[in-house]
Amino acid sequence: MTVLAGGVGGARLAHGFALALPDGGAPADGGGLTCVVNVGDDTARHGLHVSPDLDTVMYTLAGLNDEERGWGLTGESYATLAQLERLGEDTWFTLGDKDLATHVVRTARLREGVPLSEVTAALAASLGVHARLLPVTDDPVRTRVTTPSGTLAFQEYFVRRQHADAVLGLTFDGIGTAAPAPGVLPAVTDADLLVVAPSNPFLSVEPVLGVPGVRDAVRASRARRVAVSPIVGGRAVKGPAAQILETLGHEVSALGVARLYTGVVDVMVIDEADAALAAPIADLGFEVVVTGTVMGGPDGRERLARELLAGVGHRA
Ligand code: FO1
Repeated sequence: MTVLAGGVGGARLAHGFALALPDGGAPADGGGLTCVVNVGDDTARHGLHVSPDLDTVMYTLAGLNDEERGWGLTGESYATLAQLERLGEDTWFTLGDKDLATHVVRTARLREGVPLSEVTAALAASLGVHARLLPVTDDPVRTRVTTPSGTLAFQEYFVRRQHADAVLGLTFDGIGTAAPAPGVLPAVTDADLLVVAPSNPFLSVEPVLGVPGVRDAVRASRARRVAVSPIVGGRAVKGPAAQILETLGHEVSALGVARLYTGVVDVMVIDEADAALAAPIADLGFEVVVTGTVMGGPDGRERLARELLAGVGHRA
């Protein structure tokens, strides 16, 4: 099975599948878990290549993430960042000492010419991740956010300015000429279950679907195609999804999300708090599953994953 994922929401659901599947979702005959992850948030900091969404999924699957923040490693220290600040570097993007090791290794391998997908596989294996972790592309795709104050690089918008600016538009530099990373298209077309994680539809899912070939592969997939709404009770579980839906002229609800996923998935999974939206979402042509979607800790993640697997007859 395959999950299309951004950062924290994608990581939590992927973790649920890793807990529910045999051997942590390790590739098996016709089975296992593949996570296809957004790279539009990737950024260069202090000369290092940082892949926040890949790392959030990787650390969460490895059981090493900072659960409270949702990103970064647990038990971090910040001595390097403090020293970088002393040396005059901008340190608004918080990089812990252990996290920096990931970026040092990634950057070194990339400079040797190793593609991001291979670097990611090696990093994930070193950290004990059994599932397959794939950047959607090995090519550079960079999200840029148009705001009333101008166009911002993604992490400028998200971290430095705390996603406080109204989002008037988004562009994904490089996406038109990006190629899906090896393994991405088969993971989409050959899966029995394809899940669009409760990630931000604009910031996280669109730069995955927008890589040439990926949306068509989703359309052609033989999988049961499912999306989990990141909007619950008219609010985003995490991050700026609600504000962005609003400023881009969409209804801030699971129904608004469903409209975005028309023709992409067959099944919308919405929270019990939104049960009243089941009928209008079904009217759009979706099968609707109403369940608890706010995952919280590992138990909630695994429960939701098992419910989704049961829909394709997995006895996970
Ligand atoms: N998010 C923040 O809100 N503040 C940070 O300083 C920050 C640092 C950071 C470092 C490494 C990493 O992998 C992620 C980090 N994030 C931080 C999260 C990241 O900016 C966002 O979660 C994603 O890009 C949005 O999906």
